[in-house]
Amino acid sequence: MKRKARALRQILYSSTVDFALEAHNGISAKIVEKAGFPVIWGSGLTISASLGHRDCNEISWTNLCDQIEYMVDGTSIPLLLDGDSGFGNFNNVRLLIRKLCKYDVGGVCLEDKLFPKTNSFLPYHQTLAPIDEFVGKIKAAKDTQTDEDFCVIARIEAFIAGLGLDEAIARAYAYKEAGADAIMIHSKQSSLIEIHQFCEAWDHSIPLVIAPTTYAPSNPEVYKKLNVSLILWANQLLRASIQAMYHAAKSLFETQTPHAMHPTIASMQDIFNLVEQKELEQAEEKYGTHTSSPIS
Ligand code: SPV
Ligand code: MG
Repeated sequence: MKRKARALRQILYSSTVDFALEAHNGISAKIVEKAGFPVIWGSGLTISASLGHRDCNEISWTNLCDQIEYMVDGTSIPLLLDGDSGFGNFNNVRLLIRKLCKYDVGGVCLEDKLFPKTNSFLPYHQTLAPIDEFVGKIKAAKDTQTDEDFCVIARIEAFIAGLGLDEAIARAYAYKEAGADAIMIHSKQSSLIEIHQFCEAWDHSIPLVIAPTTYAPSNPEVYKKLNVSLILWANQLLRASIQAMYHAAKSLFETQTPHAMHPTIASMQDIFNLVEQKELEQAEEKYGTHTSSPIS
């Protein structure tokens, strides 16, 4: 049993509504933890984008695992990985799960689209995997995990594919039956309408996860009424940093001095703090030869 998977399981199964924030590399994962979030969402969209790639399985699952390793090693809260559609068939899912358990990842979210997947917000036709094929992937994931607390979340894309409530509910029960630890229901509506319908029709026998990118209500009390367990802020940190980087790059290019931007950017000390430079100084005192100790 590993601590991080156990923590994620407890969060999913607790009676409170909890929030996870997206991270896409080591430093953003540290920021998510420092801000107070109990879970990191390892977003496929933002990890791909941060590497300059599209959210269409352009980066390999081993590229993804390299990023994840930095994120997990640098933080103490659980990471829930966006495992897309599993990077192939049930066998690819097994390889992925084996690696994630080795890396102390808390859980994976697998979606019932085909490989290669396409981001749910793109205006393309989305094809879902047949139910039995996706059920096989969930079973393969559950049978492969080497940590009993590792969480496999089955993500339903029926609304995204325009297939409606009945299809979404049928899939939810099939995935629960296959052993999923939680269901994620996704929607790209601008209101909560589909999520509402699903929450009314579903028996909530396992926890429910949502990612309200387009339909977030202004009052978070709504989530409690919907009986949702975990909310994923799936992309906001990368979006914030893209905006900040554009501003900074433009300002430097136009003014040829960093003075104007100084009040709006992190200090050098902020960077040292995030990577815990102090800890190395203390270790140097204990184990080193004092070659990198502070001058004073
Ligand atoms: C991601 O963050 O990669 C997701 C969530 O899958 S979304 O982009 O909202 O579909
Ligand atoms: Mg994704």
